[in-house]
Amino acid sequence: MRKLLRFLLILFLCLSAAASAQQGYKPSESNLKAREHFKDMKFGMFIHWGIYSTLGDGEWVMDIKKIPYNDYKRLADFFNPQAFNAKEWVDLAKRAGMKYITVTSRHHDGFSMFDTKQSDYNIVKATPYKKDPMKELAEECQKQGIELRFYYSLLDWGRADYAFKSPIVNGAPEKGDWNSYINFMKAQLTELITNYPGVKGIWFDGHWDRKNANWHYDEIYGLIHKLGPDIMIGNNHHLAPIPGEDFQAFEKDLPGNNKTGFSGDAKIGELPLETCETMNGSWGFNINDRNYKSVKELVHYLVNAAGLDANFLLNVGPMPNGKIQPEFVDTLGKIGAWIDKNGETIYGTRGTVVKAQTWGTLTAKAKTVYAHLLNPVKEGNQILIPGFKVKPKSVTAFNGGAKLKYKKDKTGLIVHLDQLPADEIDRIIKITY
Ligand code: H79
Repeated sequence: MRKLLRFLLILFLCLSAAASAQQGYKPSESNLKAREHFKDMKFGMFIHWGIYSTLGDGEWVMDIKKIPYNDYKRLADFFNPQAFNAKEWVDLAKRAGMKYITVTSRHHDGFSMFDTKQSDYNIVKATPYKKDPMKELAEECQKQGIELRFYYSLLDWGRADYAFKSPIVNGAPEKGDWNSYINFMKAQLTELITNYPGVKGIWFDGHWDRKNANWHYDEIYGLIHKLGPDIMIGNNHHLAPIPGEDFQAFEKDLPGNNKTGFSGDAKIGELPLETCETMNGSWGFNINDRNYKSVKELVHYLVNAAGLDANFLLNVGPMPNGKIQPEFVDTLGKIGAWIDKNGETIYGTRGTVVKAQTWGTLTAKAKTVYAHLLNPVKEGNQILIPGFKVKPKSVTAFNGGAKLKYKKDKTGLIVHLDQLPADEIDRIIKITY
């Protein structure tokens, strides 16, 4: 009985999201091309930066510390990132091997980090900085051939028309002015797409705050695709993709996993996949979070994502002065050094040729398969690649090119590892056929 109720609830939630979707959406040729390019890129930089950064306690600080909105707004007065330099951020992303940047244009606190006519609560009007860092970032990205995408929060903790915590009646908040809020978002999204050169994607978040609201995705997605048919829309709603979306986002979970507890309803669809993760435990700058993930952990995340055909969007939370903390810079540099050597086995590959094995995972492109040994090998000094049907032309160590002994039988391809060099992070076998 409980199972049935749960099923009906999930069905209802999916249907209510789908009801406002961009029904009948057919992606343009340029959009389909953008999706393939997106899959080729594999690795991007997520940036969480806002006036919350001044408190060094993450982007949820207003909610968690119960700071009244009107007091929180004062943070704008202290936000003056004199050391911000778009070139440094883009240089760092490039050095790390990242091919695109997704940056918070506006988070749940409702503060716009870009020049907007729709609200004075923005970086140009409300801070002593008075400049638009998103403009600089967009221009620098274009200059350096890095794609730019905007994170955009659907949830707003402060606006009266959003009316945070108001009960939802007939798809709209009882107390707020839902039409006004939807129109506000449409106007801001129009600005983000038309005022910044080369924007390639919009990353929505916050849907889960109002699962039974009518988000007017038909209008919002329709508008975005009208302004830029190749712009890729993703939405971190924790559901299967709904019509109008161009990629599927996962948060802190590889597709198919549900460690966070909110990926449970996110059935993997047909769209390009992307999963995001933090370098410590925080998205926004957190001065007390020293829980840094190692280079090895993060490279494994990248490789495992690639093995599942998913991109990896790795987050940094710049400090309020505009600098990225040295611990992140150091780790990203080391990831970049790894990619310099091994990028061939990641970029442009497609995963899911064979599902992940106890020893690691596989990526593939153009008659080449890369087996990534991420974990110790359990039995004998050999691995089995199950279901490998074709006859290999060559089986070699990716690093150094030593020939490896192999045997094909009806279970698959068995590769002997005697000649495969040891490696702390990833021992890669290159198989051509
Ligand atoms: O932008 C980042 C997060 O702020 C946003 N999505 C990523 C990309 C996000 N918002 N909410 N969630 C993710 C999930 C909700 C987590 C919560 Fe909590 C648990 C909210 C309150 C309790 C984590 C822990 C955030 C605050 C405390």
